[in-house]
Amino acid sequence: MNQFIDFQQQYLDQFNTYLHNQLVQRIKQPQVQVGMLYSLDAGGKRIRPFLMLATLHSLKPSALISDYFPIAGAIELIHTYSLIHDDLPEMDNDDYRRGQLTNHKRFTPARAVLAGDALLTEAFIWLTDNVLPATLQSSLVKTLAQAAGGNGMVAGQMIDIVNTGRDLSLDQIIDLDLQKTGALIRASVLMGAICAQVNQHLLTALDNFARNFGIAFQIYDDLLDVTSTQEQMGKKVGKDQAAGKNTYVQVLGVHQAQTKLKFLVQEAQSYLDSVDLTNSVLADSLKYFD
Ligand code: GRG
Repeated sequence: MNQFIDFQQQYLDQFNTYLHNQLVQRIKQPQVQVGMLYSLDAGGKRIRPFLMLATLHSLKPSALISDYFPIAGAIELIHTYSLIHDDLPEMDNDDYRRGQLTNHKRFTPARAVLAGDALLTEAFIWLTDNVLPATLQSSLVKTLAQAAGGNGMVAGQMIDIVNTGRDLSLDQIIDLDLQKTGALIRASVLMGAICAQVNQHLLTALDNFARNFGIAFQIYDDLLDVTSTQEQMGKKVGKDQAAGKNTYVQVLGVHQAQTKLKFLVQEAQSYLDSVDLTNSVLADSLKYFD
């Protein structure tokens, strides 16, 4: 049994329909709308929005989940923008994403840049156009903007790009990933906690949980990169490693990376234990790494 998966299954279709309908209603320019929908409707695991909703639900079971779709949706809009821009020829130059051609391959790089820009901007409209009180909204805007911007995800992406082809230490890779991948994951959990209006003690424990989750997520992705391609490439080098990216597997090797992953998951669980969330929906999100 996995309560996180059950929770996600319960709301996933409704959430996806919400995302689609909101963009159709709000974005009037046809090519902008098509570009945004192309990447948003392509699916993805929706881990971040459901981390936000699961955090809220675990802390405040009485909350009406659909009232918080704009908040979870804003996180997914930012994530989707980051993937579109990350895939561009000037960045990772990827051809496929979410089981289909990348946005710039389907359209053009210029159109992909604009679709990403529109997703990023739209996120902040959703955070401020919903049923929540204005004080909550402004706190959510600040948390998401800090996570996504020049001291968060963008900083991580910059560090990643300027260091491609150079060897970083384990600590430097952790710092990079805390920003590139971790910042938005951390914001997702914090935004759920902000919506539940929890005290500082709980917020700190959840923050520590989320930091561990973020690094674990990246290590898991690095491990998948190796294990999913080693058969077809006939050697233990995946796409990211082959591209000169700094990965955990490169620095630690597969076995130690797996050990580090296990440790991070246990530590994440212990932060939840410390605030009586041991058997919560949120705790079951850690089963993603099993
Ligand atoms: C362009 C400013 C800017 C930032 C890009 C997040 C990011 C920063 C780049 C993604 C690079 C990457 C593929 C990292 C590996 C871990 C990761 C974030 C994977 C993609 O997220 P998933 O697995 O994707 O949640 P889905 O499609 O399931 O939503």
